[in-house]
Amino acid sequence: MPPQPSIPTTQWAQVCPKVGGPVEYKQIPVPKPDHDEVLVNIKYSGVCHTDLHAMNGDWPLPVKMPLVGGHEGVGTVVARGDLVTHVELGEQVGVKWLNGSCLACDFCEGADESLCEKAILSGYTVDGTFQQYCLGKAAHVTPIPKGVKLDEVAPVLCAGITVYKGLKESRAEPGQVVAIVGAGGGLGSLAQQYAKAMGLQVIAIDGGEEKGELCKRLGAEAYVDFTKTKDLVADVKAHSPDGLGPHAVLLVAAAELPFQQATGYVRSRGTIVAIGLPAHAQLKAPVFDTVVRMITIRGSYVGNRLDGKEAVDFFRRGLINVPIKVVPLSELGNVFNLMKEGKIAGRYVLKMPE
Ligand code: 8ID
Ligand code: ZN
Ligand code: ZN
Repeated sequence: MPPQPSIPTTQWAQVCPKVGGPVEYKQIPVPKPDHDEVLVNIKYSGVCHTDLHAMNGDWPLPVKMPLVGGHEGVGTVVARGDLVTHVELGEQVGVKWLNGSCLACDFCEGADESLCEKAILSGYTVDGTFQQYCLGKAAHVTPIPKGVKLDEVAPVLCAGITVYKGLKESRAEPGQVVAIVGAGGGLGSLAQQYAKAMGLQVIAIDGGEEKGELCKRLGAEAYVDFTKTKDLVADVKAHSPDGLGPHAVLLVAAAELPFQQATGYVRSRGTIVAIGLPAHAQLKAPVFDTVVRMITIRGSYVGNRLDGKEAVDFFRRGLINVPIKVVPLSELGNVFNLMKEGKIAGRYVLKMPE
């Protein structure tokens, strides 16, 4: 085992003091791992739109306050509880949204641990990765292989896992067409990459030229700009090779409207996968079309531990190009402002202070 660096008693963190924010960059104590936990010296953390929902408290799920947000963290294990056996000091791991679960309920036993009623959530019900030292349940941290770029792999820990799982849930098969709605954002830009790696054709839907260029660069077959199109449904269908519409739709936008539009353009027998979690939103679909066109609508929520490992392995194999902008941890407030305005193409990643 390599010599272990000493662990300080205080550290830099971004703390949200109350619902609504703003976040405060300050020093807080370094936590100590419980019996089944590891302490991870975080090097990079992605900023997910979920972190903004957490600060705003806009979901019907109680959020811890004060809160250290963040759930796309990667770093090195520097301490572990006495019950931890399979994670070594010095190992590289990722801390994801699902920080821990009971491991004993039907959902946990069936590898559906995100549905566990006792699940704890990084950067939401427990402190997350916007700090230099973060706790994670040893059973749930994701191994990060040596040699991968830590800043680029960070967004895989939420965005990557979630879209990879969502694509599997869509049941789309190689060669088929998937529409990705919110394609220029954090989840969407990765969804395009995973879709391509899984042999799918991509119709990207988002707004503005910067996001359009990003989508083309990431290999989308077509880009539909929702801010410019006069008839979104017709445009999306026209971009599917036979005009019958995409076989699957991945809804990763943080807005309600696209959730109402998707039944209009999805192919008959197609599947709509709801992943984005816009505040106070309803999913509405015409009963008639859903029935006579045999449309499936399903939700998809992060992924299990194996989905996490597989998503990281796609990245390790060079199949996923993660479009990141790296800024210091102190910049989180500005990242949230850009995110609120929908101005982020790809993902911002925070670099922890040395
Ligand atoms: O497990 C899950 N289901 C899960 C996991 C992680 C994140 C769900 N999420 C949720 C987040 O909480 C958030 O609600 O997915 C949503 C998207 O997260 P993100 O990718 O981190 O957000 P972003 O980077 O801000 O990207 C959102 C994109 O949606 C576009 C925006 O332009 C942006 O690029 N968008 C919007 I807002 N309205 C749109 C519209 N009408 C739209 N794109 C197309 N059409
Ligand atoms: Zn997330
Ligand atoms: Zn459980």
